[in-house]
This record gives sequence, structure tokens and C-alpha cells, in this order.
Amino acid sequence: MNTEKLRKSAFIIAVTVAVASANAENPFVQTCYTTDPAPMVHGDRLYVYTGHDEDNADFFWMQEWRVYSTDDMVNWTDHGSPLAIEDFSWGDDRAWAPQCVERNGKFYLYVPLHSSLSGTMAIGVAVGDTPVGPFKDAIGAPLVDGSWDYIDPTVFIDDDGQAYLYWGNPKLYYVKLNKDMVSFDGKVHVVEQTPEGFGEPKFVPMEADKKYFSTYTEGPWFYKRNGKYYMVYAAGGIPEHIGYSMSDSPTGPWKYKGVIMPQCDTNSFTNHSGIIDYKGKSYFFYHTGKLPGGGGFARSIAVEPFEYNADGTIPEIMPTDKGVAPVGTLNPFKRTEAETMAWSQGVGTEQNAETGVYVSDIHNGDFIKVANVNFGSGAPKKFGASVASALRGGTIEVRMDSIDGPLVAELPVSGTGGWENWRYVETDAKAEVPGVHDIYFLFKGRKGPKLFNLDYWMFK
Ligand code: FUB
Repeated sequence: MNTEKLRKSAFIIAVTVAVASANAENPFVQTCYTTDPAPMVHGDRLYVYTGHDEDNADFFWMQEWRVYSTDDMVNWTDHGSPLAIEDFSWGDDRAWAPQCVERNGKFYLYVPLHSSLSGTMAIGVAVGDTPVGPFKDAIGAPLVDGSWDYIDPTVFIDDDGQAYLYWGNPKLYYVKLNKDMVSFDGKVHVVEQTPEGFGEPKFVPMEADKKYFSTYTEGPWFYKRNGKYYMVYAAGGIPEHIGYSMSDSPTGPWKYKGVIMPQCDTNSFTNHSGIIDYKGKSYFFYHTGKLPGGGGFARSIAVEPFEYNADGTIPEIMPTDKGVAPVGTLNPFKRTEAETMAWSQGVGTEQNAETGVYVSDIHNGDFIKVANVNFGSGAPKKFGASVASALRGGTIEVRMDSIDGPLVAELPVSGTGGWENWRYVETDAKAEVPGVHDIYFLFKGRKGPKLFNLDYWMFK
């Protein structure tokens, strides 16, 4: 999305709902509905590219893609939406499952969307200079177009430099991408879905009482690990489970290996996975309908840790609310963006060209949890934050370890003359906080109206 568009349309993505538990880590984004997680590691951060289910949707009427990142697996930074339907002149709807890969310092974001040229689905590719964009349509046209099957791209660059783009529902297609990552050698291949390769026979009449397992449906996730190629995918039709196949070659033949995440009671009839190693651990990303107000068209991304079996196969992974353990701590003495959070209740996020993403829709009683904060020897003197309010403001209570834990600081926020008129305000810290703690920003003020917006915070 270009700067001018962002300036004109700072947009609200609030899901103002009561969220179940501040001790959970899944779903790990609570400020809006997110779908189809595609992880990517770059530098020391893990990025996740997502779709965005609209509030109150009755289908996948999705309009933009979003990016989140972490360096500790528990605090996630919202980078907003760097790409939307209107960035593709030829696209008009259905901003579905994305994946981003880096090559030679450029970031290529592959996305399915509805094509106004063909009237069906197509795969587009956008390019950016950073993992969080901004991205622009790389070729001004679809990479592939002309079939309702053309959704859910997954990309992998092999050790020999050859990049592969797989996609499709219910057929599985692939092309060999050229080195420019935005064109291919001309031939679209269709993978033969044999029972040996993908489980149960497909395109045959199903028997009523028979339990059918993996047959490839959609959402492929293609990668290589220790010399083996993996194709992980949503399977079994609706409701979906996640199954996988392995191969010794990037183009098969594939060998069906079983179910990773069975069909579970997650309030979502689709599932969509991404697998990645980060800081020496392996993670399985997927989506559920488990945020309040969630469901089949109001999904939310989640993550589980797992360990590969000795032979490289993947164990069964069940959805949890608990999520993953931290792999790092957060330094509270550095500026931290308010949209970096482990959990939140009630608040939303907005973005504009000047400020980037900030926390909005703060009402009395809402809170943000930031996990695993390392205060070291623990004697902060000051707590400050950049805030803006067109009304009368309110108060930020900083509490330790729980929403009603010891008060570390209490920062009064007054009106600043506008919702984007930022002012840095500071107060004395009230307590020593040695060691590592979760901290909670509890927002207080008049009941009813929005209190203020919050851009960043820090201790001194
Ligand atoms: O999010 C829209 C569609 O739902 C995706 O493209 C599919 O994989 C399913 O998750």
C-alpha cells in the first residue's frame, strides 16, 4: 500500500471483545482476525504473513494481508498491512493465503486473489525491500491466472538456487520459477495425487460410513529439511485436518506420511499450516476460530512447538491455548512499540504513514500484557509513553505479573488535541522490579468513550 493511500486511510482493525484468558498465548493475535499463517525467518526475527478475516463476514471476503514478527516467540509486533487488494490493478477481491520469501535482498510476497481479468482466482507476486514492505505488484499482472483452483501459493528456493512455486485447491500445481522470482519457465505442472502420495484415493465416490483421511485439499506448505522435501497441506475436505507427504526430490514422487493436526474442535472448518525452525526449535503455525466472536470466517493464527522424530517424520500436534514457551526476554529500557504484545483485551491497532502502527480503541478496563520482561537488577526510575488523545485521556497502570499485581507505575494521560497528536509523557516508577516478569498495562478512565492512543513505551 503506498504512502499516500496510508495517509488518507489510517484504518481501524479493532476487535473489541472480551478475550478468554490472559495466561494463554494462542491465538497469538487478539487485535483482529488473522488467517493462513506463513512464517519466515529473516535475521534474528521470525515474521508471520497472514490474511485478515473481516469482522461479521459470511465468506472469505478478505481485503488485505498483514505481517507480525517476534524475536522471543511470545511478544508479537503488529506491522500492520503492507499489501492490499487495491495494490493489484487487476485484482478485485479475496486476499487469501500469502507466503513471503527473500532472495538477493528482495522480499517476494506471493498471494492469491480474485482476478478481474479472468473472473477466477489468480496468483500475484509483490516485491519489497524489507520483510515488512511496503510491497508493490512486481509485474503488474498475475503470475498465473484463469482457474478457481489457483489459490494458496507456497514457495521454496532449493540449495541449487532453483525456486519452486506450488499452489492449488483441489489440484496441486507447481512451476519452476526463474531466478527473478517473478516469472517461470512457461510450464504449469499438475501433481498426480496417488493414494501412495497423498493418502486416500481422490475424485472417487465416498462411502457414507468410511472414515477418510488425508487427501490433499489446499494450503500447501513446501520446504526442505535435512535433505528431505516436505509437502504439508490441509486435507480431507471440509472440515479440514493437516496431513503431509515427503519426497527425496522437489517435484516428487511424494509419499504420504500421515496426519499432523487432526480435525479438532477449533471452531474453524478450515485449517492452514506453516512450519519453520527458529532459534533451534521447530514450530507449527495454523489457524482456529477461537477468539471470541470467531468462527469459520473469523479465524485466528496460533502456534505450537514440536520436535521432529529421528527419521524426520512429524509427530501429531494438537491445538492448545497455552502456545509456546519464550525463547528470549524483552528489554524494557529500550523503546518498545505498544503494538508488541503477548496478549491484549479490548484494544485494536491502526496505522498511518507517519507513526506506523499504534494501539487504538483503548477503553476503561482494557489491557495489554507484555511477557518475559527482563528488568535486570530491577530499579527503574521512570516510566514514559507516547500517547495521543482528542478527548480527556485517562491513566496507564503498569502492573507486575497479573492484571491486579503490584503497581509499578501509574501514568496520567491528558488530552493532546487529537488522536494522532503524539506527546511523550513520563512519571516516576513506584516499585523495584528485579528479574524477569510479565507486565500488564491496564487502562483506566471514563467509562464509555475511547481514552487515548498509545504508540510506544519505555522504562528509564
Ligand atoms: O483464507 C482463505 C482460504 O481459506 C485459504 O486460501 C485457504 O487455505 C483456507 O484457509
